[in-house]
Amino acid sequence: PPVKASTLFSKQTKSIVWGMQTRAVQGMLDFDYTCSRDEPSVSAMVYPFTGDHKQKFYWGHKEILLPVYKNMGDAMKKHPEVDVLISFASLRSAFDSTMETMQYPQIHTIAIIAEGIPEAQTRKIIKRADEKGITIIGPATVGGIKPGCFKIGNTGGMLDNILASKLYRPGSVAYVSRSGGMSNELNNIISRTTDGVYEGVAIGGDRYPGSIYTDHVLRYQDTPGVEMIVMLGEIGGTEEYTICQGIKSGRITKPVVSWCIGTCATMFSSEVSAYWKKGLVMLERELGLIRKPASFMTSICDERGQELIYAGMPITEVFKSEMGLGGTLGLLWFQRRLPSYASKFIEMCLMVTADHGPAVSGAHNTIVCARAGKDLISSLTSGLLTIGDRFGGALDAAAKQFSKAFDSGMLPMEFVNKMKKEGNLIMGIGHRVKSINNPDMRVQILKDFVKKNFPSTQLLDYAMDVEKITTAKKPNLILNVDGFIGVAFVDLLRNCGGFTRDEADEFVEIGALNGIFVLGRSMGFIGHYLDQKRLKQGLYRHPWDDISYVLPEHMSM
Ligand code: Q5B
Repeated sequence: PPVKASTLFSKQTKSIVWGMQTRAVQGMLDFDYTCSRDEPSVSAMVYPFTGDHKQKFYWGHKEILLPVYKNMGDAMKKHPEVDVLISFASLRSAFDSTMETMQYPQIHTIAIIAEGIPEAQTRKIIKRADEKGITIIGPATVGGIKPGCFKIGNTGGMLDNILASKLYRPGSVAYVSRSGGMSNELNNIISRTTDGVYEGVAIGGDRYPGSIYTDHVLRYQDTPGVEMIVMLGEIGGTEEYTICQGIKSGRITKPVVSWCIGTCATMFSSEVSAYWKKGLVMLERELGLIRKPASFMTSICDERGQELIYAGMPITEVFKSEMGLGGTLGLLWFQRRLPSYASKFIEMCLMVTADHGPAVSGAHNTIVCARAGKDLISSLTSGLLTIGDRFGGALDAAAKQFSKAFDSGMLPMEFVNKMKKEGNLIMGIGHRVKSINNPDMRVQILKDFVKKNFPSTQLLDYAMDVEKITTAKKPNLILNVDGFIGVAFVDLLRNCGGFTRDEADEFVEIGALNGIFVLGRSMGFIGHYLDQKRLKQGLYRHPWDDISYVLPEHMSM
């Protein structure tokens, strides 16, 4: 079987926390910050009961967002730097989630906090962990701590304990205990009587712990920074004898202090040392004063430094990489550096939607507004305000309707019939002037590109099958430019490799796709405004002969 890692944690260790344990995660981040780690030790959380989203935490005084994933696979893929999983799964879900975690070769340590996991399940977990070379800490434990480096969940208690026991910097004594509560006492005792804790692990109170005293004592023996080993044993166990054998045989040469029975109350005075009290007050003052929630948060752009940053990328690099307008939009709207075919596709969408003549609702409004003497912004927004379900704003709705039908396994014909039966129009289908006899070249251009460059066009293919059915009924019921961009964008978001399924769905949900039409057509509306001003067009008044006046006849009472 593969050899288990002898170093479980370092100052660079990154973890995933399973479960919505925001207090524990904040505790870990506070510990990291106090230890002067460069980055938080938690990369992400996994919680299967909500969709992918972000949770707000404090990194010192700054607010940061940590991603929460619904699927463990997505979290692992997005965070290849992670090698530790801390599981706060309940006793019912701990077995399945731990077995799933062990499928990912990047993970070498799993801490299981849950109590009451059936012994038969724990034994299966241990067997699989041994086969895979994974160290399990727990179940039924708070976990462990490596001062200056990493803290598992709630180990070590709150900041006052961390400071009191000097857990923000490593000492040279490593310990292993069963009980999490007693490991806190050990932190205290060791910090008072030696240069401090190097590492401490609580293996948990279950009959079959995932790792045993001997595993950790031998690890400590082989760890250069450890000068002395402390073991808090239990009456009735046999492992103490294994450790004795190890000492006798010369496998263990470092001094071992093992404590199996006794009382410890006299070790603690009720007075608090002036040293840590001062430190705690300082830290609380620093964090407490600055930790007021910011009035608003932003995650796409930071202009405060010397260089403007778009979604983490300095503006000089944005230009150097020649990602163009499509790539820049990718950074600001989707917070991703998109593959170049995706950036090109976005630019093409903006180009084809840039204008469609003066007769469409939006351009008409902009023109009328400009001719009423209004300024550019008023005229532009007057046009933009016409964008909606019927004109130019059907992209997101089309994306939703088609994906819902496709994902539920509905045949194209079933989808068309269902919509008809419910009296609903299919968003993204139909055009006032374009039809199969007068094809829309904009759609054709996009189709050629998408078919050639996208890794998958599943939803587009489905929409094209729907189009075959609707155009057989009426030639103008084509997949229009809104519908095409809507479904092709879903294919892009789902398959370009940059987004989880939840993230892809969320962009459609929050209306990102209509943004493409709005942005593209703004170019045209501004063009129409400038055109009207240049042509010195006067106030527009609609001719009477083009209005049908259909007032009710006057009836005398
Ligand atoms: N029927 C676009 O309607 C339009 C049907 C349908 C099932 C449908 C209509 C529609 C969905 C919304 C949509 C984006 C209003 C359009 C755009 C940008 C643009 C614009 C430009 C640019 C056209 C006739 C018969 C009726 C209807 C049935 C119609 N649509 N059935 N699903 N979607 N589509 N909007 O021609 O039995 O005779 O009563 O709302 O995708 O905005 O250039 O102009 O770049 O600026 O007025 O391209 O399709 O058709 O309403 O007279 O309907 O077809 O039920 O059946 P029309 P109607 P029946 S792209």
